[in-house]
Amino acid sequence: MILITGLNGEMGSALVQKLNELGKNNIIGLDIKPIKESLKPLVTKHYVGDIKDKNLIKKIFTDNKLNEVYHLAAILSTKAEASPFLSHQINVDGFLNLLAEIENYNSLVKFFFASSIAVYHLDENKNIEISENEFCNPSNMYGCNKLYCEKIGSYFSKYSKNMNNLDFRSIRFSGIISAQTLPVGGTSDYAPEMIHSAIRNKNYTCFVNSESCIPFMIMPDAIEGIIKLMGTDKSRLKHDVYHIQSFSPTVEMIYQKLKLNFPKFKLNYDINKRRQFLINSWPNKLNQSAAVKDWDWSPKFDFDKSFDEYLIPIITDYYAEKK
Ligand code: AKB
Repeated sequence: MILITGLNGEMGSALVQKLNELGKNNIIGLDIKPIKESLKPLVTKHYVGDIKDKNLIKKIFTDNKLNEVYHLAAILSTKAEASPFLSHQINVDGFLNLLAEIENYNSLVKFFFASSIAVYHLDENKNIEISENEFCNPSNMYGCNKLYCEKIGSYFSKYSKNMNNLDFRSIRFSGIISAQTLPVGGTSDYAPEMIHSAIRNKNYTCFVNSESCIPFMIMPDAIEGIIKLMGTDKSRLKHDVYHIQSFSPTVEMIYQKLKLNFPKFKLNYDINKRRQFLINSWPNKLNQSAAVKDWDWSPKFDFDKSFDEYLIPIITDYYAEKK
């Protein structure tokens, strides 16, 4: 059986769809909110509850024979800055609740952990391609939580006597843009919010400045990355944690691309200092050679293709159908 935590979230909703398409239909979902109607046919069972609830996590592991876990439940970076202790409880204690149950299992569990480029902090000279082991000195709560979980995931799987049944794999995601959903509580949210606004013929007020630049990718490539990493023979994986991206647009580049298609679209600015600080501290560009070499990572959508073949047509259809 497969467990997806954070099933209702952007990534959970897209992942459960993809796993079903691949013929994996023995899926259990966990979310703090009642499961979305559209996802019900895609899971065999679901639990509504809190990742912090140890008894619930124990019950899920006792009632089901799990051999794969996709741990996506988290609160994102902006929300984590507002509630750092809650962020620790959800992002770290929640993760540990899952690991504690795996320790009690006697069979192998393949564990996917969604991490983030928020683990990095660059003071200046963002114009370099960084590798996974550079600049891992986060200056935001979410990044601290993610980096710590990566470390203890690796520790338990490699060095703990009691957990050689844990196969831990993780991706540090850059900003993700989905055509179907909007993120909640993240700092990279300006890109999806701007794009969805333009396509709905609404103007957008951006909370970071026009030169802001971090790595992005669209949701289908992010999901493809998870599937590829989880499907790769362990002997090929030289690392537990990889970072990936597709393109590195500035806010201005996204605006210009949208203007080509929606000439009336206007972008205003109302800078949020804390969110700007986070974006400034994250890298522009990632050196992805480890993911390319070890598990053949190769995004299918570059900047133009993401807009022309995925975002604009699908979001346009989505809002037309809702009318
Ligand atoms: C966020 O903005 O918090 C996330 C992330 C970069 O992990 N999208």
